[in-house]
Amino acid sequence: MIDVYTANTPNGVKVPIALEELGVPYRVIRLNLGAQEQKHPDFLRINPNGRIPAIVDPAGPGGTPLSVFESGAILWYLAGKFGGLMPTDPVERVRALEYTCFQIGGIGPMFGQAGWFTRSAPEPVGFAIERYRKESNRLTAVLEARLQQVPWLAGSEFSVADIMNFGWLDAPDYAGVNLADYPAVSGWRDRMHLRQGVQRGLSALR
Ligand SMILES: N[C@@H](CCC(=O)N[C@@H](CS)C(=O)NCC(=O)O)C(=O)O
Repeated sequence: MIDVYTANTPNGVKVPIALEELGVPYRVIRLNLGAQEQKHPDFLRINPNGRIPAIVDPAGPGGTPLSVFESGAILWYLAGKFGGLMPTDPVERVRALEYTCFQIGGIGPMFGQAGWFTRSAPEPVGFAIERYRKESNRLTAVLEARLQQVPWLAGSEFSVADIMNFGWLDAPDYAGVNLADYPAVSGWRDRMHLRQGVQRGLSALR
């Protein structure tokens, strides 16, 4: 049974969805981010970066417990261990890695900053809001171009890349992104919601 330290956030939904899609049993340990539980010394031993999600696999390599942090690393670890969510075609595997890294380095930080400057900054900083919203929209347009060509981000197969990008694209308002402007992304989000693994993963955090 994999222990999943998480919360109901765009990054937090990724691991329950991946485990549901893989059919792997897991236990959710919900952290209260408002109460700063992610900075508690016990949790910092699991994730020194003090953020969710993180996992502990009691049966890691060599049969010893293994903790993993960073959602991309977690999903790649789970996909490798349980054999799924990774395209069989070698080119699509590279695309899955590309769009996973694209989320980690682009969508995640830009959507996060756009939302923070819009809703949480102690004083309004117009140019920061504009910069991060513009960049969030530019990145969404990159996904739009990809998804006009193929049904899933890796190509023909559903993969870790779709799960990685879904969390933020399922909360686009936070970053000032209107999915009505991105019909292919909107259709992909609808297809994601039709998957039972996605539905069960989201329900596990409600
Ligand atoms: N790059 C990290 C981002 C994790 C992240 O930013 N998590 C947020 C929740 S969506 C968090 O823990 N925020 C609380 C904090 O920063 O203290 C990942 O993909 O795992």
